Amino acid sequence: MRKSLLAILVGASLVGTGAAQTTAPKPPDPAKEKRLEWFRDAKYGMFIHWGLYAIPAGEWQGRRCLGLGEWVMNRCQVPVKEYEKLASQFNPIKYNADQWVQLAQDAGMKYIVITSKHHDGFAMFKSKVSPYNIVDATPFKRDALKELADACARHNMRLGFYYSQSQDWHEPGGAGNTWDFGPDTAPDGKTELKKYDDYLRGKAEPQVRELLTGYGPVALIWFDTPRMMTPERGQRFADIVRSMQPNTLIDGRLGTEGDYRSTGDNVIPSEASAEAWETPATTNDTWGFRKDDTNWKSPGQIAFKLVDIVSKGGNYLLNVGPTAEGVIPQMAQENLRTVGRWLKANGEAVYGAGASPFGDEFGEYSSRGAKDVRGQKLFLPDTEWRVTTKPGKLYLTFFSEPRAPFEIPAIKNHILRAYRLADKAPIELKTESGRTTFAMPRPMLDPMATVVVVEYEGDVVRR
Ligand code: JFZ
Repeated sequence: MRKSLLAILVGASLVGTGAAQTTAPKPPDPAKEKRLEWFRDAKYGMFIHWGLYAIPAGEWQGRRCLGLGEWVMNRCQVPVKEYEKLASQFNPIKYNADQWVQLAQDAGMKYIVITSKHHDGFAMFKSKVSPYNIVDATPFKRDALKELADACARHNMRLGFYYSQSQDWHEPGGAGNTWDFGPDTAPDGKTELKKYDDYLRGKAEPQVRELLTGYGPVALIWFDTPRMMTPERGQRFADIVRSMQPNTLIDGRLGTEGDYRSTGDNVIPSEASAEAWETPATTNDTWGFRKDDTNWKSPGQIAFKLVDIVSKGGNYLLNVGPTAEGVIPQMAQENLRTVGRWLKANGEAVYGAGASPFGDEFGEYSSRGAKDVRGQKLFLPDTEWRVTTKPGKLYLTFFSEPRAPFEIPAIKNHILRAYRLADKAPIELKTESGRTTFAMPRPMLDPMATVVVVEYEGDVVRR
């Protein structure tokens, strides 16, 4: 028996920072389904982690701070008074919002989510609530988010904001800064030692209101690491979002019910799910820029992950970490554009496409009872091909040449024809005693990924 997606995601969240995942199935909510329409079709978005942490880029005073670039303050226990000084150096003169949006568009991405305030507490937008922001505290003096919002409006690109609601290492009342302000809770893990509600009411809630006021329609707010988010506190954020911009989506890490599920970072579930979900993922190993991280995923790996996720009903939110000058690393740009060129010819198999009606192509659980790092049954993924769907069509995406003849999994619908998506070249089908096969023409049109469209009678696959 396969483990449910839910169980896998809950397991994943446990190894992360404990993002609360609600487990009880909720009755369908028509308003939520309506809000989610664009999101379900979009499939592919650009995550941008950009902040003061791009200056140290993984190092503090010549000392390497291991871990994620945006966690440098925490990993090297930098006091607020020291870290704050970065603001006076932040001057990303090469920042050009139109170029970033153009990159997202070239990459085939349909929405952008940018850090408005990460755990370090620094606002990348003009804020009346705290002077610790890009306009009031830097020589740059420009509202980077406003420029991005305007560029997105010009290019018809949806824009959402990451906002760290719980952790704020700059504020005595925010969660996470134990080196300046002591532990968040007493040893019992429950008794709160910080004035969280003062911080929430005084900074986080009003800043979320600012984001929902001055930047046009906000596609979504991406809350994160809900460390002291009681249902009541989470609800306050949800109420702000719903009352100010009812179409704005809430991600899965607020701490109370969001609009869709966020998996653990870089975690792709092993099965399909009908519920809206998203995998936040890195192009290398960090979110915020680190000068020593050159472990770039190849275009082929990115294309596979995208189609894998779409074939399971999810979205891929793929991150770039711009430098302190405001430049997206060249390697990330090139890899994203390569996948974008593939999407230009093959996007029909991705955008607005539904999950696989099969599932056997995903792989299988180890029959020898092996366990994964979480102690759960080890899943052995197959990476040869994936299936996505639209009414009357199956899109079979091959990442390596299938053995010939390749047998299409049995369906009750009558199969009409098959062709290569990118050049519409017909593919000859053979049907014998209910089994339909074809031979993939050699060489594969695109060695990275070649899509074969199979048209069948009716709108929905019957098995
Ligand atoms: C969080 C942040 O701490 C990190 O800096 C980055 O912004 C990332 C996108 O999100 O890290 C997490 C949060 C949740 C999980 C893992 C890492 N999780 O649920 O597995």
